[in-house]
Amino acid sequence: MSDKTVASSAESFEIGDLRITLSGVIALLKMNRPEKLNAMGSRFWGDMREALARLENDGRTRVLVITGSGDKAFSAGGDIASFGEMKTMTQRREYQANVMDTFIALENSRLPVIAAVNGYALGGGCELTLACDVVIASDRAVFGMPESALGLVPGFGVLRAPSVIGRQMTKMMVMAGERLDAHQALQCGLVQRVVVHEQLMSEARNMATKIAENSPLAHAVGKKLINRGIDRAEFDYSVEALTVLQSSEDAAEGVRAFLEKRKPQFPDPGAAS
Ligand code: CO8
Repeated sequence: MSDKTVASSAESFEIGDLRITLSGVIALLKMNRPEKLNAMGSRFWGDMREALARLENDGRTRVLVITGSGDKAFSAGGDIASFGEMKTMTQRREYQANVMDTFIALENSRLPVIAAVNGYALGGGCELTLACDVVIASDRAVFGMPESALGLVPGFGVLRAPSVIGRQMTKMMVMAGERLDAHQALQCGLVQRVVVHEQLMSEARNMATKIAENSPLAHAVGKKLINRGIDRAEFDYSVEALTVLQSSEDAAEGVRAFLEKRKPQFPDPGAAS
């Protein structure tokens, strides 16, 4: 168990920045770092898998709902400020594998997972919604995969989004960093239901209750069949590609620009040859 588990009781526990509350057969997991828009720090990925494993094994939970703390963000994605901690290719590869393993764990979980998107779902935050089974959005939600401004691509998003929203829509989001509001996201299939902000959690709970009334075995089998289509080799290729990208001068410039709150200046690729 993580040394960041700070509190534990029959009804709720915390692992790092994740707060999990058990309510009957429904578990609510909150990403709890609102001052950084629930950005996913380096511990996030392992902590999420640990929380998931605990819920899968507790014998009671039938549905998981994931949301973000605060009014502004579900999650603004990977913690850009922490990217500089990775100095070597090995560290970058381990990091990417860690990220990918977390999305795969959610997809492979026997538990149905609902994303209740309460604000920005950007980068890894948007990818997290793609790894969930049902996405319910507040009318304030905003979706985007802006990694190309950081010299990166969303490693899981580029594999999963095309089958959800189509190739061109994925390219528009990935290349232009175009954001979608909740209704646009609904229209293209990234979201299954939009509700007024104040009703988000009650709608998510209603959906969770409906799902929980049906067969857990059928959910586990159905999920596996619906999620098929990307083989392990593609995930592994994505990890390698992202490891290389993350080592590029473009990524260094993209991260510097974010931290310095300015627009990145990417060199012409022809200039290097
Ligand atoms: N990482 C770290 N810190 C963040 C992030 C983030 N992704 N997003 C926001 N923050 C921080 C800000 O730096 C700020 O901190 P401080 O108050 O200390 O300056 C605080 O959160 C509040 O943010 P803003 O002041 O920027 O709030 P605004 O309302 O002005 O803007 C935005 C909100 C539009 C969401 C803006 O914060 C933004 O653009 N954030 C970055 C979004 C982004 O680019 N996400 C993609 C990240 S990369 C990723 O997710 C890849 C997944 C993992 C793979 C990693 C491969 C290396």
